[in-house]
Amino acid sequence: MFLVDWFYGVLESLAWLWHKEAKILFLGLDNAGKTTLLHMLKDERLVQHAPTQHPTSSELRIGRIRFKAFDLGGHRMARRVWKDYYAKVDAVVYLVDAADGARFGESKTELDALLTDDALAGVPFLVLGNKIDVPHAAPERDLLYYLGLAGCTTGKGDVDLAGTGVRPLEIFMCSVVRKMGYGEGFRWMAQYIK
Ligand SMILES: Nc1nc2c(ncn2[C@@H]2O[C@H](COP(=O)(O)OP(=O)(O)OP(=O)(O)O)[C@@H](O)[C@H]2O)c(=O)[nH]1
Ligand SMILES: [Mg+2]
Repeated sequence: MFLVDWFYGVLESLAWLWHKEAKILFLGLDNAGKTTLLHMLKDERLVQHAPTQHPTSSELRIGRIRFKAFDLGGHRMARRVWKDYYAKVDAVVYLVDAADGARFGESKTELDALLTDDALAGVPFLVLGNKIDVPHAAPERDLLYYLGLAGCTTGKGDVDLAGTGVRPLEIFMCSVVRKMGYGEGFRWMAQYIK
């Protein structure tokens, strides 16, 4: 019996080691906070970054998931290369500056394009409404409306969508600079990464 337990223990550890590294894209308009978030996740440091000119990737670990995050710049020219990264993506983290109402329309256009792209069909989407530390930031309900996501989200708890063909999609409000909100989002996302 002891040997059997031991054997399964070893198997489990090996499975953990072999667990594939998830590929996650950080997308969203320029100035949404992608690079700030990535660095906060990576080394808990708040750093002021210049707008991202070239895609970068970082190895991260959140809970049980090891993942490789691709930070693709969000300005108009940079968006052209987003599609080069769609292959074998496990999840998309889409950041929106909740304090920049003037750009909700533009953000919705980009999000719609991603959600309807066949290359990303079925891929879980975590939408982060960032910068809620800013007093005039839109609340979740308004952001859902402006992004056209009202009634499209799949539930924040443990919702088993296996076999339903429904793409996991949720919104979480956060403030990267205050280190709040995004953790819940990543925990939600983790359940949909095989
Ligand atoms: N108030 C506030 N500002 C934030 C927050 N997160 C990021 N910022 C600021 O927003 C600005 C843009 O952040 P970046 O992380 O460079 O944005 P980005 O999405 O990587 O932008 P691109 O590289 O141009 O695509 C910076 O000045 C950040 O300090 C937040 O939670 N609250
Ligand atoms: Mg950036």
